Amino acid sequence: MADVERTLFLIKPDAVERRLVGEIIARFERRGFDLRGLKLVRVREQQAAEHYVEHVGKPFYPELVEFITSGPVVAMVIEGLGAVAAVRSMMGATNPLDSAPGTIRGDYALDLGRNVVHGSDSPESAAREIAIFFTDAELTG
Ligand code: IDP
Ligand code: MG
Repeated sequence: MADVERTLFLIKPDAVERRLVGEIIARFERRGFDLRGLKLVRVREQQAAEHYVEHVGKPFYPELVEFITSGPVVAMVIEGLGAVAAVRSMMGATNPLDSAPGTIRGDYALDLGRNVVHGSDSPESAAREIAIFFTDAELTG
């Protein structure tokens, strides 16, 4: 049996602008996950740098930070059995051209740099990333 896990999930500025927030959150609720944190935020440059620290120095890094700070983002903590891997599989592959239909990226995106959502890639990343976006007092549960 999988463990109950928490993962950090972001609905990126492109999806907020396209009014996809409700549809995306509904998928996780229907699947049976619980929301433990939820807010609309404008990501600050410093937060973006912490969040994407593994990508510092890559050619696409400046564009990545510029994009995630370009408009409001919905930040969520999703909790449930095997949440880290299950949320990643519901997101689809990083490049939307490789994302299976039925996944979030496979249904809503084409552009690698505008791929609609972020989800933590391991329980360790989840703990680190949740702390960038939420205080303990903001997480219910
Ligand atoms: P992930 O979001 O699926 O975890 P990561 O490899 O962690 O993918 O990359 C973070 C984000 O950086 C991706 O979601 C994507 O928007 C962007 N990205 C990744 N690789 C490239 C690239 O080669 N060119 C442009 N953008 C990229
Ligand atoms: Mg990643």
